[in-house]
Amino acid sequence: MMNYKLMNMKVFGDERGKLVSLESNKNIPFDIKRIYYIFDTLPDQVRGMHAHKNLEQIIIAMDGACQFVLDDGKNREEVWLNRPDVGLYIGKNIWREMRHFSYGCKLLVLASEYYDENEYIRDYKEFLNGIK
Ligand code: T46
Repeated sequence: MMNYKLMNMKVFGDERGKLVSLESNKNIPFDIKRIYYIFDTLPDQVRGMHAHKNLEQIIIAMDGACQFVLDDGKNREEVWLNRPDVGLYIGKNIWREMRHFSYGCKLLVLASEYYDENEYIRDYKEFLNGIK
């Protein structure tokens, strides 16, 4: 099994609307060290195209939709993110590509580590060599 999973978040809903709570080491399986968000995306643009040596993340489409391609060097799988109550957990050493963004798609990302460009693998051949 590839080191990613879709996680259904518990929704507290009533006549006023809905609420989801995210807590380190409870429904989020790591200490949250960083939060970032992606917005003003465009359908013809591709993001990602990298893997992480150490980082774990959970990505939630707060609004709109986009597709993730996930690749462990052996298999490639496609996952759509299109609900604010579903998180995509991506573990270490998974190549990701993000594409088919809807206009105005907003992604919220919870990360287990501070930003470190040295921890990215942005070359696909290097990624494949690293997991051999
Ligand atoms: C990932 C996917 C889902 C920072 O300075 N700090 C940060 O915390 C981040 C995430 C990025 N940046 C800078 C680095 C680049 O100059 O922001 C610029 C855009 O980052 P990048 O091209 O890596 O963005 P995406 O959308 O391709 O990838 C991002 C995350 O970097 C990555 O970890 O898994 O979202």
